[in-house]
Amino acid sequence: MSDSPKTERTFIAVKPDGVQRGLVGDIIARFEKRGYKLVALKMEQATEEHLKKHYADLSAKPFFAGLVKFMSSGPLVAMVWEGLDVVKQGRAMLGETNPLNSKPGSIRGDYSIDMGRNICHGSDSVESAKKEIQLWFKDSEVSNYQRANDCWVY
Ligand code: FUP
Repeated sequence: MSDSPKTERTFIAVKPDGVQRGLVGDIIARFEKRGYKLVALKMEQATEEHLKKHYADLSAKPFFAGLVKFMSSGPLVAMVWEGLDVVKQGRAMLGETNPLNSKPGSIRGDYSIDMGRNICHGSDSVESAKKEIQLWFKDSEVSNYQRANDCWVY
């Protein structure tokens, strides 16, 4: 992988509530239609141990235990998306942490009302994206394929 801005990557997950509510296809479609490239995807029921690592920065928060329990309560869909400014744009596509502050048109603004059931996760910086991708995927699970329609996106 080159260091071109076009190969910036972010970790996006459809949380267990998003899977149960049948929103996986919609969320993938939004990123695909925007022009971003899917480079890794898997469904998994994460362990509490794994989620404690993922949310380590929040370990002192009062909602931490409930968050870890909820996130491990069913399968989630973990993905890596690639493209120009994908970390920042991915966050904009997700909406705010609290769905009530999320604009209609964003994923959370369209599909959720409760902060503890906000459908999706997205890395909040390029640095945390790198850490999260490493935590969720082996290098061999992330594809470096060339996409034929890139000349129509860039
Ligand atoms: P985000 O980056 O938008 O996922 O937000 P955070 O990393 O701050 O929080 C992670 C998850 O913790 C949120 F998606 C929902 C949950 N949360 C709460 O349940 N209560 C809070 O006050 C803040 C976050």
